[in-house]
Amino acid sequence: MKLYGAIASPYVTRVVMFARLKGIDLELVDAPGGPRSDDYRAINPIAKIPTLVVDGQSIAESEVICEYLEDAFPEPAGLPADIMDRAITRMVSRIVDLYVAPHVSSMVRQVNPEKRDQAVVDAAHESLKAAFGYLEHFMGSGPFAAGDTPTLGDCSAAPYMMLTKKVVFDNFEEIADPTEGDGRLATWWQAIQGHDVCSATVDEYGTAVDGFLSYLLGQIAKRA
Ligand SMILES: N[C@@H](CCC(=O)N[C@@H](CS)C(=O)NCC(=O)O)C(=O)O
Repeated sequence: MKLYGAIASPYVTRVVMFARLKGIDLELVDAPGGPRSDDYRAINPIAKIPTLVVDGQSIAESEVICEYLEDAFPEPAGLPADIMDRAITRMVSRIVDLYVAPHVSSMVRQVNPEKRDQAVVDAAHESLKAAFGYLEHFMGSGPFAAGDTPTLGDCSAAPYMMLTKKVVFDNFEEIADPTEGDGRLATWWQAIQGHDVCSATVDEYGTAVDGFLSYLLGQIAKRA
């Protein structure tokens, strides 16, 4: 099984963390010519990473890839046994994709204070506060997203929280980091930090994000 992508993507990191937790060895390879190349589009016409290739068949979308890995390798489980906890961990993952991710993306272009559009920042701030509220509301008693071991929702949320720290909390001091308070996201983040596979994977991702952000900010400055 080949996973196309790079650890600098939170979606690739989701799959990598999920696979590592399950002890699945995935071969991680760069998208040939980059995600938008014709060669890669032949593998995945959506032109986004990750793609898992199994026996010549492509599976797109990080969430679907994780669910495939769970079906293909049920033990150790990457989803909780309890069906309500399964719904909770999937909800956490979905909330990250639908209500956190778009607003972190919109903030990347606002990092440079000289190029900042305050209306975009204010809108993203409100949306992110709401999204963190959704996560706190729906997460189970924990300490992980749904129970006392990391599952799918943790693999989705942890890389995104690291990205949000580096893009948003480190650059916009008016936006509070919910992992530093005493709420549910704080106990959740402590659990992630205290878990060897989760913390090592999230740290690896954080280092990749540092490189990606300095490249991206350089590109934005050049274009300005
Ligand atoms: N919904 C997709 C999102 C994947 C995605 O957005 N990947 C980005 C990297 S973080 C990508 O491949 N972008 C390609 C490009 O911008 O050229 C998933 O969960 O796999």
